[in-house]
Amino acid sequence: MKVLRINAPAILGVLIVGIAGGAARSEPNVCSVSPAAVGSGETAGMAFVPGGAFAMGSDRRELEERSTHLVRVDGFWIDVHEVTNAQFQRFFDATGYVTRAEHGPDAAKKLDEEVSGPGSAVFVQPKEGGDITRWWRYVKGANWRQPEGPGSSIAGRENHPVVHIAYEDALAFAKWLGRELPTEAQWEYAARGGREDATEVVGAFDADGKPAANTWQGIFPVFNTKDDGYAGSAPVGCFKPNGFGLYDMIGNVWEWTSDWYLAGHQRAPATNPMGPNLMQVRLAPGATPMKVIKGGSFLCAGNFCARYRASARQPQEIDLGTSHIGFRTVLNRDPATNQAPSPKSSPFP
Ligand SMILES: [Ca+2]
Ligand SMILES: [Ca+2]
Repeated sequence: MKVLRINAPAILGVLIVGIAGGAARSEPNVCSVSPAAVGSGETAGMAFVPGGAFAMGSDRRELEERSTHLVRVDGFWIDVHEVTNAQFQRFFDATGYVTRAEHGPDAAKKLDEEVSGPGSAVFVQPKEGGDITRWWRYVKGANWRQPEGPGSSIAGRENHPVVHIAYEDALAFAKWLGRELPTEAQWEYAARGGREDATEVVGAFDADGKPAANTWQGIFPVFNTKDDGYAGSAPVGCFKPNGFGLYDMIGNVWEWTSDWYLAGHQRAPATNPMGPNLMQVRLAPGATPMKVIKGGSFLCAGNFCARYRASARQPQEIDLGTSHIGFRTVLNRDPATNQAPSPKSSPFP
């Protein structure tokens, strides 16, 4: 196990966000219905989110969430759960797909020797705080099937969200099913669950202040009270679904979106926005471009991260998954007609 030492942009994306960790074997492997049991056919495991309009972003939270602006999205199907280890195993069994963490970083990328081989970033809880490199480690051999590195496995964690998934891996899985990854607008709209006030709702806790999602209670990174029952990831569907019937949009693992990351939003109203194009993302020489990830993870605490809200967002290097980033897929057409679903009336009159 080597101390994670990567370039500044990588540290920004990975270290702020946090990382891996697994659940103890004594924790349940199934909470809600199995993802495979939800529906059938092309929309198996998915729920339909009716089209509508909403106020995307927030003017009252983090700078990168500004500015609030009106967005309309057409209806779409989205996975009820985060994609699980069992689902990714089926993808591997059918295709033999090898993930970025198993390949290792792009050979053209200049990296320290410690992060040059196949592996991924793993969160290791330190005894005391200090520099963020004390709790993020680049573990050679860490990948989706051995999340903490050699010697670990996903046995008993079949219904936990798959992690150590780079953007290209998530996209490959989605394409295998004839689907796509959600845009940030789709994800944020879905995460609000039809609630107009969701920008300001701290989605990780209920009205009584009790955990309503898998985050970190206590003081990150040294003290985790586990009031929600989980130190690491939880099986999908252990917490109440939102108004669209979607589980774990907030917390458990961060989720990839297809939007390139720029701090802040455009003010202009938009319909089905897809984020900035890559030319608009000003990259430092040699830097890896970053996509938007959403929802926060089991490492988000009130004193660190705290981005367990629908409008919150983080940048993430596209070639680095880490142990607390997963994804879910969308279907942008009606499987019966093969056409885009008709927009329904806005839930916000
Ligand atoms: Ca937790
Ligand atoms: Ca999540």
